[in-house]
Amino acid sequence: YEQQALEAIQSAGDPQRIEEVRVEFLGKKKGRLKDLQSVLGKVTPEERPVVGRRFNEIKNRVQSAWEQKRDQLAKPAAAAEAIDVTLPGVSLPLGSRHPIAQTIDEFKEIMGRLGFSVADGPEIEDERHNFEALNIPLDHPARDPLDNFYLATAGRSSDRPLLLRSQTSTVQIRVMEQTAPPVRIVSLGRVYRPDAIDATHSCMFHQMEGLMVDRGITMADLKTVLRLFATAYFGDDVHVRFRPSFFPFTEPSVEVDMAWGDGWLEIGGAGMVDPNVLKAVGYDPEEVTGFAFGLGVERFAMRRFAISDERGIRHFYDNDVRFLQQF
Ligand code: FA5
Repeated sequence: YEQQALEAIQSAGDPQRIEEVRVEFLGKKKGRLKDLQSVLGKVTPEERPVVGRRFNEIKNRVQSAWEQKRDQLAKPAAAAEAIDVTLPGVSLPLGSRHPIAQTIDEFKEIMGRLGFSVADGPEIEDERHNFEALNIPLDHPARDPLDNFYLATAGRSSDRPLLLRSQTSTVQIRVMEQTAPPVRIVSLGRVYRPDAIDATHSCMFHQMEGLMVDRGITMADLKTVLRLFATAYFGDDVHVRFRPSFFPFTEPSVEVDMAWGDGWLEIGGAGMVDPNVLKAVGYDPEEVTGFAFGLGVERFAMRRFAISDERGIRHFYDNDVRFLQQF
């Protein structure tokens, strides 16, 4: 009896079959257990306690095997019932584009409307593109190892030092080396400087380089393009001013500020491409002239998003989702 009962229980595959097995093997009124019990009545009174105990043991084993199987078969159905399709779904957290990436996209779009195409250059540069061709001589303080991130050049020939570019002006050189004038490009990307970090300075930040070279380009074109750009990005309420300045690769040079609260915030440097730079890339300074500018992307984004607390630019790189979620 026991072996047959256990086999029947094990092979039962659904709740209906397991119920049939119960009726057959464990039924109270008739069935195989009842038959077995009737044998009990035939044994001698001395044998009865022993046979009775054995009967109960068998019955309990079959009973618990049956219960176990029943629970097992009932589970999938219970799980199916537990899915309440009327409950609101669990939404997956959605990311968003970083505010600086958004700013870069918008800069490209505005400059595209002004006829500038996008060029790219590497973040790891050699001294020719970061300095030499930009008219920055070997003894110039801008090359100081303390002001740049030079790369350890173990295993490389040390006569070609590499560094993380300190300005996107490197791309001016790369573009002019590869294309004949006229040129009208912007290049947006990361630059690196071991500057002291404060509300407006980071040791990694982004610049937008602009370069336009053609016959008869003047300072008036530079000022027009920069004003059109600032106005397109901020709307009409932006005040831009130009201050005389110096860069080795432009002559004359200006620094560009925009009104910010009660004062001015420096947003970039610019100027007319120095004839030495044009010569370094094989252009003829008698034939073409050009302007170039380099703007700090974070400075624009800070004003646009009204980030004026003391953490300032550092908000962009803290990676605090409470900040990033706002964009
Ligand atoms: C330059 O980097 C020149 N290459 C710009 C240029 C290009 C001049 C073409 C002439 C022709 P400067 O070091 O001033 O210039 O940096 C340009 C802008 O980058 C600054 O006005 C500022 O807006 C931003 N900037 C500079 N240093 C940092 C910094 N540590 N953190 C954030 N922004 C910075």
